Amino acid sequence: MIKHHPLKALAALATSALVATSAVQAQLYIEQGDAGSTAATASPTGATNGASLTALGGNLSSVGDMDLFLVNISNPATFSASTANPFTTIDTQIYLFDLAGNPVYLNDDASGLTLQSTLPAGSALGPQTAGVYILGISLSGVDPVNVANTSLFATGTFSTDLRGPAPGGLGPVSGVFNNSSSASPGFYFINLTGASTVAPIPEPGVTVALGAGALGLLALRRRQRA
Ligand SMILES: [Ca+2]
Ligand SMILES: [Ca+2]
Repeated sequence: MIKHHPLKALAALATSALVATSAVQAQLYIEQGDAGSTAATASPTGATNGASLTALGGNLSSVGDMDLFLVNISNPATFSASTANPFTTIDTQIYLFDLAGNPVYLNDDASGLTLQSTLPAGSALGPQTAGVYILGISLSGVDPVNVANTSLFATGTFSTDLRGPAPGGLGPVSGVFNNSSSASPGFYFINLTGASTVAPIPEPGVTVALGAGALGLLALRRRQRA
């Protein structure tokens, strides 16, 4: 069973499969330690910015684990993410937030034939502008919430629904609420299109690169005046 393989073996297998099937150079990012579960602690996805990112691999190490990754959506029209592949055997749900941690869209089951998930390209619910977003994954039934423990995504009728933001579901995402998930933790693999890498921020607290610099300066000036 693939889920008993160490993560590195899984990554090697996945990389060789990607390289074999892709004409362009595949870039895979593997979760380092445990990716964060708040908007502020989302994991970077590469050593440099803007390299093509075709896959993410990682581990939901417990039922309540949620992994968040920074991804640059270079082309919103072609962005997609999917765990519906032979390397993912756990019951996932995946979702996208904007950089501030506000919900964009979520999918639990890609079709009636799979428990794995797909955020498809070209959806009206999907990202409409290029930029850095936060891609997240957890087990089915383990739902992202804000600090008030409010679910960020709308409820669906079917597990296959694409779900947009909940009414009043304001971020930032700050953790999960486990709605009695019966799913088992394990390794996952997310195929990506239309995405590129986001490097670690050079210095903690320097948020200029992520566009929040103006706000920080404003706050600093206010503090200096006071
Ligand atoms: Ca993890
Ligand atoms: Ca699922």
